Amino acid sequence: MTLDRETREDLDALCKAKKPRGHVSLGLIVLWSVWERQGLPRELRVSSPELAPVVTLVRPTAQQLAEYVMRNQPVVIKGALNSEKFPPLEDFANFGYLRERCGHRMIKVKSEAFVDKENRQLFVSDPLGEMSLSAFCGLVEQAEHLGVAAPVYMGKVKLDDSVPELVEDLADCPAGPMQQFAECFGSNVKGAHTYFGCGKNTTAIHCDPSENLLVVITGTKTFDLYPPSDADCLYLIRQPNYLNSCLPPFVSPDAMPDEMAAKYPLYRHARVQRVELVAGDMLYLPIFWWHGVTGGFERNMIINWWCEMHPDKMDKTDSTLEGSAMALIEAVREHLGQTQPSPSI
Ligand SMILES: O=C(O)CCC(=O)C(=O)O
Repeated sequence: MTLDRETREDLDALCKAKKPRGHVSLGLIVLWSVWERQGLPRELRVSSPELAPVVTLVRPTAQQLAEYVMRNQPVVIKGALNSEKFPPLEDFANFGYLRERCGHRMIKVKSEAFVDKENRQLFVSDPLGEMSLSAFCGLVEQAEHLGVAAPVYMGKVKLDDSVPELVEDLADCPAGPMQQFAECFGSNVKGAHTYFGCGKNTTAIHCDPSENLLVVITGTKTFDLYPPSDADCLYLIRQPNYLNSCLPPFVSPDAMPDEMAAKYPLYRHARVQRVELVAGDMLYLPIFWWHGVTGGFERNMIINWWCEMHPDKMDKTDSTLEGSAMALIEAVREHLGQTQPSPSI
């Protein structure tokens, strides 16, 4: 695409501000515009030499967690939950309880998966299949019994839509994750979601336009985390918002196979941090942090709450100003004769 002089100048100004480490794709500019629209704090939009390390806090107060939330820094929270004050830790891991409480409910499952070289099942689509929760538990038990991976993953399932009984249970807890830490965030308009499966159920590298507080109910989870500004090394895909990477998850940037290194040379600059979580651990996964996720071979379940940013965290600068990615995207659209408004998130 050839840009007119003015748009070209806007692009140059933007690249000067953002300092990308290589080729700038349209997807990257669209993502920058999404950051602006969501109010990601300005200082986080540019790659900085200091990488915010993942920290571990033991039984923090909400005020202590808030310090890291405001800096968009990931936090593993340990020791903050017990099954007396957060009964789902025991109840949701118990298939007898699930069957009795809401086994008849129909739930959505992901079923399209590739198996990678490490025998991980990489689920690639949104949940499209449907079955009862009891039938799903049966498949997990059967897979465990046979020592194989279950062919389905109850991934990214909104609890309010399918198992309201579990939402009631979460709301009734005296000291669950949200009772303790909701004040660090804006509203939780999306409700609670679960990712529940077994057999190294894996989710490809992506980021979410929301703050995320999650808890491991049972089993183990491994997260590979990359800061938002690593977007320029992650080869973004998927309109309209380019929140997905096309790279295979769990490959260390300094140990890429030759073919991958030749195809995706910028990935070697990515700054990955690995986080291993066990039952009872929580993770504060900041907005726009990239993550690839895999579960253990045994059954594993997380519950997550995607929240808006706390109003005090948001950058309130007018992002329609000249020189911003949003303004540039509008200019490119105009140049191409397209008039549709920016995509919603
Ligand atoms: O557990 C998974 O498979 C994915 C979790 C995830 O992407 C999230 O919590 O945002």
